[in-house]
Amino acid sequence: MAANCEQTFIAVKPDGVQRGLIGEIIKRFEQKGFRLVALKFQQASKDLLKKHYSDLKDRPFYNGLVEYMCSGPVAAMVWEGLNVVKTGRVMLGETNPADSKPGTIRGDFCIQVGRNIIHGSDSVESAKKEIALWFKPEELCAYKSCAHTWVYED
Ligand code: D4T
Repeated sequence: MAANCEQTFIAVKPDGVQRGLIGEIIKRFEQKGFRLVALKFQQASKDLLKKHYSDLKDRPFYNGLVEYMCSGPVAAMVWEGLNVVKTGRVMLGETNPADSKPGTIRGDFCIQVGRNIIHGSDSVESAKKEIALWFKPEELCAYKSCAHTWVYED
């Protein structure tokens, strides 16, 4: 796969949705130059969220996290571009908004770790797993962005 076809899974969590931040978050990824390849607004099932957070199942906050994540709809997305996983995490800020710098999404829009408004894959490997969990292959759109040559050198 070409380096600029790396993909990441981004989800605006129920608090981000309720607070009207879907547009702001999409805007930041679009303005950066990343390409949206899938977008789904859905009420995620508890089963899906338990699978999504299965690595955290022994953590004390796990049950509360799953409850919060299924307390309302989420906007699930796949974004594509060069180093999008790492850069996406930088754009999100730290897991705990208190440690997130102004200019990052969590630094600008939230206060507590249990209401940190957005999820982003933490590695290329987890991105692949998460995309496969949330999307069917046919839900990902293959298209060429007309901005491509204005975003990338080649
Ligand atoms: P997500 O997966 O939501 O993007 O978060 P991170 O990748 O940044 O961080 P994580 O997996 O360690 O945590 C997942 C999720 O759990 C919530 N959380 C985390 C919490 O409620 N209390 C806590 O103490 C921690 C560490 C926030 C994010």
